[in-house]
Amino acid sequence: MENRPGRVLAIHDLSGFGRCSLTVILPILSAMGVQVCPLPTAVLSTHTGNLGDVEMRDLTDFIAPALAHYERLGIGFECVYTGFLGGAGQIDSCLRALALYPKALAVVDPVMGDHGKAYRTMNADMIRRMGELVAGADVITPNLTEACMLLHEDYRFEPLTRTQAKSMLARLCELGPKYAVITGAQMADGKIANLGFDRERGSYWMVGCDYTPVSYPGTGDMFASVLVGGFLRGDSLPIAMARATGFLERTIKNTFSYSSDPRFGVMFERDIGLLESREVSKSFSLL
Ligand code: PXL
Repeated sequence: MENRPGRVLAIHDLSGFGRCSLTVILPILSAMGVQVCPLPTAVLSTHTGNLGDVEMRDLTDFIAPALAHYERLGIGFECVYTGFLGGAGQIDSCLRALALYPKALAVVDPVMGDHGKAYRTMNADMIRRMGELVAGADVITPNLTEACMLLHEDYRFEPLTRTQAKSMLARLCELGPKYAVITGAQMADGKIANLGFDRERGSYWMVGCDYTPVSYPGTGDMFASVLVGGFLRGDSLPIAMARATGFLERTIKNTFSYSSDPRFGVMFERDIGLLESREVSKSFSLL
């Protein structure tokens, strides 16, 4: 048996400025003792959120040959983790990656939009085909906008009741995954919460966090990365969710205290050392 840290194949974009996707996934998972092998889907000058004319190069042609190279090398991965994709054609490569490593934990972050709107790089075909990728996942981590897109529902601007949240989570798992996590849901009791469902155990979980009156890009990528690191360390779903929520709450509050430009992302660098610890600062409860 190979004795080494867990290894993740991370199929996401590389956005140079703005703290999202691979620029947060790499440091977070490394800090958690996990090896990350990035397979970039696109290279961008910045994320696509309100920073003007973004330079973007699509890397669809790169993904399949790079996967074939890893296959020739016989490299193993304990987790395949997909995120922002540059086009519908990349779904086939992601499905290929899931098929190549059937024992790996398949984590699909269906990055498609936020605040009730699709990202400008998305189109109807990509949204439809994201469902195929989700069907092959063990874990999915949509935000509320993406959860509504996957379920073909209109986005809810009003807070979620617990009954509505459970229904959404159960229907997301009916699409295929064992675990569904909805991030950043505004609950009817006034809390912001991350919500999870473990299909096999039939258990619903909730981790609440304080509201900060600003929205940063990349928080979904940060949350999912800490969740992945937790799973690879052997955390249960609620423990992994609590760890990820605690890290996000802390780094978001710290960033807010600097009054930095929100488009520049979460200033997580000063707190990254917290991820080395196995301690979980946040508590979780049944939904
Ligand atoms: O954090 C999600 C994300 C990833 N990649 C790119 C993005 C975004 C969100 O805006 O623009 C390029």
